[in-house]
Amino acid sequence: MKAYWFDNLPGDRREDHHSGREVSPEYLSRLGIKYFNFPNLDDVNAIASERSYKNRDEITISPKTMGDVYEEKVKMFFHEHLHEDEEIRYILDGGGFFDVRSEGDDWVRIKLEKHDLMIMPAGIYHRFTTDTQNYTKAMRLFKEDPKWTPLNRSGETDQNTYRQDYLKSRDG
Ligand code: KMT
Ligand code: NI
Repeated sequence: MKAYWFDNLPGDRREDHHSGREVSPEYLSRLGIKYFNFPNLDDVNAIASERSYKNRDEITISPKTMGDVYEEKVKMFFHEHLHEDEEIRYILDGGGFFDVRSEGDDWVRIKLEKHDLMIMPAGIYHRFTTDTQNYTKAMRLFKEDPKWTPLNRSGETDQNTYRQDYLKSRDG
């Protein structure tokens, strides 16, 4: 896991886009983001049972597994959105980037690699892309009643209860 400020320069979203400025673990924690590196699946299972994540699935995002819809899917994941539940992702193989919005509405880029597990709070605006490997194999964990439908950012999502609750907990 590496976190840094996105450079906002045009070009392929799969490139690093590293501005040269790192983001500290303390700042990620302020945004409500938790992360771990779990080489052993037992640790993933432990956190899942602690937090009552009863369901999971696996997704392989690559041209090989998705064929023609790959480009379309990745474009969709890169559309800024929020969820009404935590987003928990465990990288089984490959890697990718999650960009999350900072307090000042800038992008923080989080590079996830094999065995990284990240928990994003409900209501945080974010987007996802594969990196130049074009290969992300991830486990998606969710609670019983998954509310992980992406809600694309709009005036309406700004008013969403989960968004409002997130801002309250982030900004105090
Ligand atoms: C999301 O919500 O953006 C995703 O689930 C991305 C794919 S999982 C690595
Ligand atoms: Ni998402």
